[in-house]
Amino acid sequence: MGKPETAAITNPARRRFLQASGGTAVALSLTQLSGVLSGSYVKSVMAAGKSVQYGGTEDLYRQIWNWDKVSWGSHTNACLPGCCSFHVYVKDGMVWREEQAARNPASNENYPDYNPLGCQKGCSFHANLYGDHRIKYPLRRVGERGSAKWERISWDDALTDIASAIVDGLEEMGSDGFLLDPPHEHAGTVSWAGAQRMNSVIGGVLPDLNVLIGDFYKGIFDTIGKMHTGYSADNLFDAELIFLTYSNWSYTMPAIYHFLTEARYNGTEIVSISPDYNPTSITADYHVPVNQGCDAAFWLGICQVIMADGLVDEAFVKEQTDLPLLVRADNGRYLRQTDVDGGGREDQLYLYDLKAGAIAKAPRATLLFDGEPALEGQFEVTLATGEKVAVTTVYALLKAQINANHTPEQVQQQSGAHPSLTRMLAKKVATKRTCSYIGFSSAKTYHGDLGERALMLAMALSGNWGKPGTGWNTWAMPADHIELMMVMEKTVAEGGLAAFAQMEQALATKLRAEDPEITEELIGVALAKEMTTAMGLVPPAMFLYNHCGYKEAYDNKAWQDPTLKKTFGEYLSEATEQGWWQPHHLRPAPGKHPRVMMITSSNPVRRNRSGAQLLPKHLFPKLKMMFAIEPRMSASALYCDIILPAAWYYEKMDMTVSITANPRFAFIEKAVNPPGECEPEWEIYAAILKRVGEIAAARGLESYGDHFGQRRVYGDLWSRYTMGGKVVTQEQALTEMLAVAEATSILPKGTTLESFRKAGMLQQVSFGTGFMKHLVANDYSPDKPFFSLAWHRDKKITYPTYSRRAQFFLDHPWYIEAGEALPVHKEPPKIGGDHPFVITGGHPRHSIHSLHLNVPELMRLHRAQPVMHVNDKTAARLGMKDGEQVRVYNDFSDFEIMLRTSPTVAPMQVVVYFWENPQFKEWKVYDRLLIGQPKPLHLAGGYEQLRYYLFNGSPGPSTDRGVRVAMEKLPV
Ligand code: MD1
Repeated sequence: MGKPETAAITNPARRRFLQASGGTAVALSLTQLSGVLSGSYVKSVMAAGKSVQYGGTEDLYRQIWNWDKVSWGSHTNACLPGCCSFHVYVKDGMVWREEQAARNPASNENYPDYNPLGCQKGCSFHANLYGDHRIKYPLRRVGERGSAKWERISWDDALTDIASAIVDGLEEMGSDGFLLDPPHEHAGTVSWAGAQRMNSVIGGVLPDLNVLIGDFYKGIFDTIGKMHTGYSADNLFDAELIFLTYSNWSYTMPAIYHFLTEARYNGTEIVSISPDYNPTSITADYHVPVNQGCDAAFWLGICQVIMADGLVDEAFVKEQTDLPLLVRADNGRYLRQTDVDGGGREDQLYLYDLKAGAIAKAPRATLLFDGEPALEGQFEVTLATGEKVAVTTVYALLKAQINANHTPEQVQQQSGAHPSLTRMLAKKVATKRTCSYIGFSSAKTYHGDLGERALMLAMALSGNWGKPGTGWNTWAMPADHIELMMVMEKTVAEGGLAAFAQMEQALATKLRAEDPEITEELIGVALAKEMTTAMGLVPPAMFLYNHCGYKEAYDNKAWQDPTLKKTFGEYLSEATEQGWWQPHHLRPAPGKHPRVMMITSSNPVRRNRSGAQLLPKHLFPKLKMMFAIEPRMSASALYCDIILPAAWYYEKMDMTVSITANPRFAFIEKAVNPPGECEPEWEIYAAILKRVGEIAAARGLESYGDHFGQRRVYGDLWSRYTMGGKVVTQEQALTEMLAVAEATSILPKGTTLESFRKAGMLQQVSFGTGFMKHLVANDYSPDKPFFSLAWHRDKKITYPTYSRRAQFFLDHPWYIEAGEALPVHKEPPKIGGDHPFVITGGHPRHSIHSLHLNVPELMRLHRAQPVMHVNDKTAARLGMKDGEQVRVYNDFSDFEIMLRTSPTVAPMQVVVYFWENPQFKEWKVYDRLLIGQPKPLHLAGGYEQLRYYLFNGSPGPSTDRGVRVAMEKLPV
């Protein structure tokens, strides 16, 4: 460790900025500054212009190990599993190198440890800090939007321009005039909370991040009423059979891939399901080569064999699922109390009790039932009207449907999986502890929900959840400390949490009065819905449809499932008339426009499918001001009116977000000063709000109207954001966040900023006191692997679904009409037109999202330019060669790209991993033709689990896997 840094305040721009944000002298004295790096200094060092004197290569080598100091670091760039703790080596005020701190113990001596944890992206991150792409000063556009002509301006001018536009927007449109493009956690936990806090305080509109990016697993949500489940990586060590589907761990999970390998020492077998023989399939025991988007058929074939061979875990399905519930033969819907008693609850459903020889109410408060439910059979029931109707079970219906349509031989036609493979794997699923990893591509597939429902049916029939070595992942994270920081009015010390708890208690009392059998989890759902509305969150597909030019594509019936007879717009109108979607879900109302858009920690022009084509044409002209808070020039920042320079990792204090695979939190120190006039985002948001108050006051404006008809006082915005001026700086925000984490039992008692800094890494203590613990439904213990849903299995707690069970029969009228009441296989629609190839994608090996695409060390490992992987024989058939440029097109758009041929790609498939817009000719990024067509069925509501709250529910506008394309050779 090297010499300590002095705390002199030498940067007048920083001093002025802190005054603007309302930061205090205390914050200044805590700032570690050792000189501001100029671009030219960095360049000369990188170009070796300032190299140390050395006499030989040995001396140069020794200099590499000579540091001024070593700090804790990590990266919050929304990767999985994340939370890798790094040592960051600093010399002369620059980060020169980083390496994994390797401080990740095993849960106990029976499991592998997580070390070293950290991938090539993390190990080369520092290259991002220094380069021409770095934004160092506030910039104002001087040319047309997107023309890349800028002038450097002061923070003062930038804040005034932005705040004036915000005030104009709020005056013109009320709070709907402010739009926050949904930030991801790239900018850090503190910023993530801060941006959404800022939006909550303003009352602006925030399209839902998780649904927008295509990370919402609709099929899982439909089945168990929740999506956030997961397991720690070492749970794989307890599995005997692991399915990797829609995923490519060797690219996307390099840091924990070793758990798969280690599990194989136990005799565990790995199955990779993928249309291509992908880089992960290569090391699997079995590869299931499914047709793209047809996984449901494969899983239904598995279910057929399990049922036909009598391998069903009957005790599990009778207790945990809706399979024994009764369905009327006459109308094809559940038998309900309203049918039997002529009144009572519509969602009180029935079983047939073999012990009593009569129908019995399926308990709603518990999964325990002291009779013996029938799984199959035909029964007669007398309704309140005196009419007699035949009823049967969901299981019987399912079995008949699956036997008729999904024998392994039929499945071969539907999905491509050979019958012998289906039969062999079905027997393994039924007899082994089976764990699945459903990659995020499932959530990005039009009928991915059907695949998820069918997979879960196979897991239900074999009893494969809620016990060690089982389950499936999505993602779950202890998040009380982040979410509460978005909405708390006061600090923890001032009773901020108590006020929130009181609100929660009042809601629980009201809901219990309405339904004495309501579970704590369902109360959590109701609270989440209220928070979601208060935070201004809106389902993204409707926002894109109404405001961003997606109407034409979404309403194109040729690009929809043909069983859905109406257009997206028609379904939306009907759903709105039914009251399933309220005005607060559809903000801003059609015809009303957002006026100011803030982009922070997101890149909508790259991230939104076809965003590069539609946003500049349809959304941006409506905006009087769009500004980005960015550490580097991104495709979206290039369109902005103003760019504010953000401090990046290692330049600000922060902590990571823990996702279940690695249940730890890493501390991020401020190892170096940011270059130029970069500032941490929390403070930037504060500065903007302070200036909004000042400008409104100068104009004599007191308040504006929010979406809910309330007046919001301009002069209160900064004070509300900073909790009365107590949480202004990044350090204060992190300190407060830790106080929430400690109070909600996410972090150990006694955790402070200092203790965290000393430890560098902290193990999660629990999933907190809030909603997340119900979602994962298991006790977390640091010395054991974690898996979800045990509370349902062990404590018999019901699921947050309409039937209160894991539900495979959705008797919603729209689902019945679409033929999707039970899990089925459907052919994917030809989105993009009738073209011969399906395009798939995935996250790349050498970058996390768009962040590392221009890191020189990593570019040396690939072609450093966009490529599309194509089957070698297909290419030869078309007269195309590896390395040639091709034009890829469909009915919506086109792009040009280099071909990379490989026998591992399926003949009908082409694969493009992530690339960013400026890497393409004329910035015609590949995303342009992906559209992201949402499935209109997912507009259905009015049925417990068909609902929307933060990160969950509503149609996904990112279903890009399987879009149809064609390609042609370009003239050389
Ligand atoms: P996002 O990342 O957040 O805009 O997009 C998220 C996305 O990558 C994700 S999570 C998914 S699942 C999705 N996947 C996906 C796919 O599989 N295929 C296709 N075709 N599209 C897909 N799209 C989404 P991106 O593009 O990396 O941009 C993040 C921006 O954040 C900036 N940034 C920071 N900003 C601030 N203020 N502070 C920071 O510390 C910071 N770090 C990064 C970054 O520069 C970039 O512009």
